[in-house]
Amino acid sequence: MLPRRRFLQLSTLGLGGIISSASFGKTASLKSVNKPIVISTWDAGIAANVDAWKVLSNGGRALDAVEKGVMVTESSINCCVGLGANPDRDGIVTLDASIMDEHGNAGAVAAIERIKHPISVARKVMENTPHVLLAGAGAQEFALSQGFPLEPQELSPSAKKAYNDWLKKSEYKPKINIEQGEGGNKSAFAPLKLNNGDWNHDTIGMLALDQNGNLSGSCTTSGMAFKVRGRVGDSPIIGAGLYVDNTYGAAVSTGLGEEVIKSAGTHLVVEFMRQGLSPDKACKLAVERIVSRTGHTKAKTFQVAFIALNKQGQVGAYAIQKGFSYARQDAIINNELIASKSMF
Ligand code: SD4
Repeated sequence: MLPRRRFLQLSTLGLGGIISSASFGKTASLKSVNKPIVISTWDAGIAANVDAWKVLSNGGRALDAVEKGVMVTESSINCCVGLGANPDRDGIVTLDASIMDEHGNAGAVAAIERIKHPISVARKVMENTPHVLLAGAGAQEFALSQGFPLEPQELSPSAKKAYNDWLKKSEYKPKINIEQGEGGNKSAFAPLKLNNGDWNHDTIGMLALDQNGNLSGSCTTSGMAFKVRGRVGDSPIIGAGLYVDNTYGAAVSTGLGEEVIKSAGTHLVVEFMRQGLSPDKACKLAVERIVSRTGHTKAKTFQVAFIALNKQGQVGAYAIQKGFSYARQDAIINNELIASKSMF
């Protein structure tokens, strides 16, 4: 027998929710809300969710949860988030991040260098300036003015190795997602396992609904490995990499940022939820919109994935390619990795 509380949640969410967060019609039919809840992209989401959950399970604000959560990833050495990540093709690590709160406020930084926690700078942009997005040297200057320390300009040992390997050919064919590669080792840019044995991952995007029923979201990344200097992806672009509408839902993306920007991807996902679609269906339709523009042949060569969370605490995800997963923590699922459905 299931405990009564758990049974109520299951019947509210539908049993499909456990296995695949499957859609079950219009959100309006839900009577109670599944909260708090946090979801985040890729394997690294598991560690990030732990810190986010500390905030949420103590009745804290979703905004604090999504900031604290992704700071874990920014602090770890990995391919794709934070100062330990792979550099651009000139050998410099440049970071993008964005954050949105329950009031629709937004803050972001693009191509910021030598700052350990771009997500916190993004929050300061949101809270302490009349602006949404600061970029490059100006973003760094702002961070210093807010008391963030300037970190050394150096590559982590794994990024140095990856960069030196890349320099041998200097091919401008950046790979975005690990599942795009072939064989066990996937891609030289983003090995499946790092030297220290940790699982590799990509950009982290996180969405949370707190005990008060408020939604927030965050996204932080080093973008595309060995990118052209100055290239900015979707992650710091509000409506592309991240969008939160506290009335309906929130979405965050990972994958080839250029394609997400061109479709205003996460805004599209949230608009579909506003029309009454489940998060799962909304993510699927947004992916299909991208593929309808690029065509199937091109779409087979890149990854885009969305995760979404609506105001009722329902979850959805959809990707172009197989292999995308997200981590979910709430009263129903205890911080597990869930495989996303995909087009191919
Ligand atoms: C970008 N969307 O800079 C990011 C990278 C990413 O999975 O998410 N990779 O385009």
